[in-house]
Order: sequence, then C-alpha cells, then structure tokens
Amino acid sequence: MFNDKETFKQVFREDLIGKLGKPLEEASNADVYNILGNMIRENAGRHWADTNQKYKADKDKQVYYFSMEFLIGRLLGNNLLNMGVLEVVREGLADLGFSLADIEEEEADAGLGNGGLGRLAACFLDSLASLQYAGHGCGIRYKYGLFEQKIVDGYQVELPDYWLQKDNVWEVRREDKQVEVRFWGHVETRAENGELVFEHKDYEAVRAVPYDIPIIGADRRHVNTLRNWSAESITQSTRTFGTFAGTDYHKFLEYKRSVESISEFLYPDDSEYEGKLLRLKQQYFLCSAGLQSILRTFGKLGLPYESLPDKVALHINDTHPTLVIPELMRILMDEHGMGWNKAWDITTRMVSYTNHTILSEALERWPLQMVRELMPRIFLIIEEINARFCGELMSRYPGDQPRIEQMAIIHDDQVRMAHLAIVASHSVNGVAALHTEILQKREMRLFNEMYPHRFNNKTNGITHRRWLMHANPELAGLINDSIGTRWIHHPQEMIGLIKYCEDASFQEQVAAIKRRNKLRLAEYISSKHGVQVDPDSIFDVQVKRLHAYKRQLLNILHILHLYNQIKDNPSMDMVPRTFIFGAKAAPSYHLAKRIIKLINTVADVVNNDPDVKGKIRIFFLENYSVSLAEKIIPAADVSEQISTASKEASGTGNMKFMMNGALTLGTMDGANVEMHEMVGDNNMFLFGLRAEQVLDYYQYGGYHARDIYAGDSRVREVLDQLVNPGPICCHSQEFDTIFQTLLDNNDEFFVLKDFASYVETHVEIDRAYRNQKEWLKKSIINIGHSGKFSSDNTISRYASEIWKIHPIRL
Ligand code: B1N
Repeated sequence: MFNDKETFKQVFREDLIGKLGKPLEEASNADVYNILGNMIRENAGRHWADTNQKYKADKDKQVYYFSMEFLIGRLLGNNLLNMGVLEVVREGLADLGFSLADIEEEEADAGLGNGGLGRLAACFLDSLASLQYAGHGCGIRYKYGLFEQKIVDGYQVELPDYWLQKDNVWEVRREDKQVEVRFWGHVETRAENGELVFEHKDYEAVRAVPYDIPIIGADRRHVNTLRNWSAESITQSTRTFGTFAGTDYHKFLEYKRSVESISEFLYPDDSEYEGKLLRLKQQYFLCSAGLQSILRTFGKLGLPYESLPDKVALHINDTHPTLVIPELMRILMDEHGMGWNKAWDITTRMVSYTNHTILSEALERWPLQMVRELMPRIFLIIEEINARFCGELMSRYPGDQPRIEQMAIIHDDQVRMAHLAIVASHSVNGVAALHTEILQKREMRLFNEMYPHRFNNKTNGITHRRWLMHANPELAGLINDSIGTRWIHHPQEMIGLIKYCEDASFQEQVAAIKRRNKLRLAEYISSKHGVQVDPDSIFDVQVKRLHAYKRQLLNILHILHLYNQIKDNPSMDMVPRTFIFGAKAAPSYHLAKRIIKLINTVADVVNNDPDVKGKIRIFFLENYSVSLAEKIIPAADVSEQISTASKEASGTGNMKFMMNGALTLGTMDGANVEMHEMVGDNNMFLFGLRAEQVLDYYQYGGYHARDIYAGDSRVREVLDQLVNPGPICCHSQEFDTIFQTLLDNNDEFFVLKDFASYVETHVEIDRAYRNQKEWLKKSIINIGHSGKFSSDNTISRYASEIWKIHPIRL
C-alpha cells in the first residue's frame, strides 16, 4: 500500500500504463477513477481475506443485517478516508493534474435505496466495520436503483437509473457462492418413520448469484462484506430447463425474463407498501439466498446446529425481510431434520427486528393466496406458526376473541408481516425514543403486554465519517485543531467543542467554513439553474423524500405567505432567504407529485418577481441523492424537520444537518425530541402540535381545518391562490387536489393547524440570524452535541444489547 504521495504517484502511473495502456497525458477523469478505484479495492482485498480468515478461525459470532435497501451512494471518497490515504491521494492526484473532487464525480451513486431506511443500513455497515464487529449486509443487486428525477416544466419525470452502465469497481461477482431459490410448485406430504416429510415439487428454480462489496472499516484492516444477490436463469440444470427440453425456446426466454425481473429494479416506495407479486418474490429471493449462504458458511465450521444462535444473529430491517423466519424454519426442519420446537427455539433466538414506521399505509399484509402459490412450503410454515401462536393466545387470554383477532398473524386472508416478525423475534426495536414509546403504548400495545421484555429503543444514527469528515472536511479539520483527533474514534467527545461556543476566533472560523460551503453550493445551483445565489442569505433547506406527513406543503405555503407579505410591503425588513428543496416523489403518488409542481410554480413566480428580488429565492434541486446531500447539508443554515408530530419515526437527515452546524426548525417528532433534550429550547426552533395532541385528535376528533381557513386570513389567502386565477393558478386546476386535501379531507397532517406557529417561528429565526454571535454559539452547541448521533454509538448498543457480539481485534 502506498503511504506517501510519491509512491502513490508511481504506482498510479504504472497501473495506468499496465491496465489501460495510457500515459498520464491521455487519461480521462473516468480512467483515473477506474484505476484508482481498482487500486483501492485490490488493496482492501488483502485485508478482506484476512478478516474472513480471522472470522473463520475464531468462530466468533457474526451478525447479518438483512435489508431490501442499502443506499450506499458513492464509495471512492469514503474508502480513501477509511483506508487512511485520502490526503495522500488528493495531493498526489493534484500533482498529476487531477482534482479528486472531479474524479469522485465519475462514480455513479449506488442508489439501492429509497430514503432513510436504506441510508441507515449503509451507515450501519460503515459503523460495524469501523468498530471491528463481524457484521455484514445482505441485500439485492438491483440492476436499476431508485429512478433518476428530472424536473420538466415543474413536473417530476422519472428516468431509469442504470447505475451499472459505468463499471462498478467495488463489486466482485462470486459465482462459486451461488445458491438456488425455489418458487411456485406444490408440496407433497408423507409420513416416514412416523415423521411428516415435506417435499417441494415442480418448482421453478432461480439461480441467485452474489456480488460482494467490501465494507472497509476506519482502521482499514477490518473489511466486512455487503453481499448483494442477483437473480439469473438456470440454463444447465435439466431439472428446470428440461421442462422446456430445448423444444420450446420461447418458453425458456419467458422463464429467463421472469427470473431476471426479480433483481431488475428497486420499488420506489418510501414508507409505503406495494402488494405486488414481484415485490414478494424479491423478498423471498433475498431471504432464501441470504440464509442459504449464511448456513453454508456456518456448516463449514463443523459445529452442531444447536449452536447456531451463539454464532449467528439475523437482523431484519423492517418487515421486508421477515421471510427469513419461515425460511430458516424450513431449512432447519426439512433439510436438517430438526423438529418444530427445536427449530423454533433456534429461530427466535437468532432473529431480531427493527420497526421503522407506524404509518398504516406502510404495514405489509400479504394476501394468503399469493403466499400459498408462490411459496407453498413457506405458506404451510406460516400457517403453523399462526396456529400455534393463536393457541397460546387462547390459553393466555381465554375467551378474549377480539384480542386474538387483533393479534393473529393471519387475518382476513392476509399475513400480517409485523405480527410474524414480533412473534418470532427475541428483540423488537423502534428507531427513536418517541417512536418506541408509541409502539409500546399504542400501535403494538397488546404485543408489548404479552412480551414486555422484547421491546426496546435504538435511536438511529449517522456515520460521522461520511457526513462530517468526508462531506465537510474543513469543519472536521477545525475540530481536530481545537479538541484533537480523539473524537474521530469517540464521536461523543465532540462535546468538547461546547467550551468554544463563545470563543470569537472559533466562531469566526465556523462562520468562514459555512460560508465557503455555501459558496460551493451556490456555484452548483448557479450551474444548474443559471442564476446567482446570495451566499449571505439564510440557506433554509428541506431535503428528504416527498410525503404528505413530511409536510413540504407547509413549507411552500409559508413561503407563499412570505411572498404575499413582501408584495404588500416591498420594503419589509428581512434577512434574505434562499429556500432549497430536494425530494423525490414515488411515481404513483399523485399528491406528492402535485406538491413538487406547486413548489416549482411558486419558485418560478417568486424568482422572477423584481419586487422580492434580494429577499427570497426558491430552488428545487432535482435528483436528490446521497452525493447531492453531501453537497447540500454542509451549506445549510436552517434544517427543516417539520413532520406532523408522531409520524416521522426518527429521521436521520435531522442529525446530519445538526452535525454540520445547521439549526433545526422542527416539530417534537422522531429524534428531534432527543436533539432538543440535549441542546434545549435556546438552540432549536420548535413549533407545532405535540405527538400526544396529534394522536388525541385522531382518536377523539375535534380538529376542523375549515375553522382555520375561516379564521386565519393568511391561510385563506394562500389557499385561495392555489385555486383562483392568478400567478400561481394560471390556467388548469392542477392544485385543486391540494386544496381539497387540506379542506374537504380535513387536513390529515395538520398543515393548517400548525401554520400559525410555523410562521411565528420563522420570524424568530429571522431575528436570531441577525445576531451572528448568538447564532454561531447555537450552531457550535449543536455540532458539539451531534456526536451522540453517530451510528457508532447506535451500533454499539445493537451489538451489546441485541446481537450480543463483540469487537474482533485483528
Ligand atoms: O426509516 C428511517 C427513519 O428515520 C424514518 O423516520 C422512517 O420514515 C424511515 C417501506 C420504508 N420507515 N419506513 C420506511 C421504506 C421503504 C419501504 O418500502 C417503508 N422508511 C422509513 C430509518 O429508521
């Protein structure tokens, strides 16, 4: 490995000649990216092999994190950082005439996730490796990640994200590790020596081929694996191809297409459930392939299967991979001859489950018929789990039929995946204190009563390596200069920054870094939108998936109100604001898409009105993604975390902004509550209903959106602008649905109810920003407390409290 600049330059030139046959002068940025990426992967390869060797030799317990999404983004910069060669490479490349930042732009984002849930999985992998845990990811290698968003005429247009078009230098295809996954067919049952034997017949076989990505820990030596599965057709096996017998070539092609569709694309739904057969196929494909491969590795240890729970932990990221439960039961019973009770004991000791949402539209309920046809053996096992569980309920709560119906796994001809996950896990956790409390007291109250020790909280976290050290290297440098570098391994020590919160020179440096980050973002925006952005304005940012409960609508309605105020009083005294949005809407989510159009319409009107020039500007940045987030977040002054209280399970963007010194404008929702607990009222801008109030309104009624429309002229004015002819509503009735959602459907997410409080809090922000010393003090206090939200902290807790694994010294 190159540890100094000169060696790096030499190795790099040699590789360029050796692998591409090009001298430096002819190398493009793409060439440089390829050579460099391969260099890093090959270097990591040695440590990867050593790590695996060590795991095998020591037979330590390992955790496998099953997730339908790993939103890892770009890897080059982070891998250089974790390998400890970032600066060497940056300087070496500069000597050779290349900018590392430009080279990083050559990498396609691995957009194999929708939003928070997928990004959390990626942060967890980074922390697992960096803390030297044996913890791996188990996912799907989607050919197309989350769609690429274009804004055309203010509307969202979706383009396929063919991220593999560029070479993926990080993955390694492991044909030798392939397994077979079986769908359809039927089960034959017979008795053998007094035991029931189940045989799956006439199934369709799918070849699952893994692509492994090394996950390089911060000490460079510890390298775990993200194993993503790809679905391929079986061509050799006579068992499957034989049924086509070469005679029916079309049938074969049909089979091939249907098989390959399994890992073709990521479903673009965030916090929403799509009951499509293909999605269920993806889920079983992931669970079956992942488990077979894990058990094969375990088998090589030569240990009895009874010791599985001491060697392997299986974690499921929401209910999407819940089928690991019946699949593990199937393998233990049908392939290893274990009886039900023993298999059940092993399974429940191995599996743990994280719940990420209480939104009812996200709860997975698979039609029984679909499960029965697609996975006949799995169906039988789920039925048996349900029968035994209901039996237990009956003896525990005799005669309490309503309770049994509420808790049953199978109900209304559907499988309730959350119930299956709770019943078969030894741990169920929520992702922030408030969310866990709502789970225990409300959504999952009956389960919590039955299994009080099963429920626990693990507040989400973010990796400070990507979100601070890589995204904001200047701020990281300033932290090093002031409190030393221990925080890098112990991020909670960032709290040491608090003592500088009133230090004028420190404040100035924080301000200067923020300004440079804002200038960089301003340049990016100018290059996209062709207009100047004022770096001295407040950068007020809301970037996240578009969802009614996240209330981008509240934000844009407030901006429209602000615009109206300035129109009425053009000399209104205010600190200039730049409002920045980034959000993808699920392609079938009509309301969300209309809100995007509304934001762009208001932006168009506001940005082109000379009356408000120098006061407000609005930008909707298209195609929000991990790499774009890394540009936006370090430049933000205000972080909009304005979900309807009780709806955002945790949020993780909130933590990223905090770590980069933005001040939060938020509701008491998700992890905002814990941020507030740390920094207090003085250092956060809170507004709106509390979760209890929201939940009480749902339960007891008493909220009438029309009363607010009638009583608040500001609300009336902006809502009327959506539907009455004018600059916002020019010709069509495209915002009628928004109007109706708020008034006719009584504003499910309390946008109007929280409007007044939101407006007031914005005024407060304007006032606060004028006092730069105070603002910077608040900013520094936020940065100092943000170390608590490092995913290192979160992962240590999962490791010790749920998975019972220990760091492994290499
Ligand atoms: O998971 C994040 C949380 O920080 C967010 O608050 C939460 O909304 C998010 C179905 C989901 N919950 N549920 C999903 C994603 C995809 C899908 O198909 C549901 N995402 C969340 C991390 O805990």
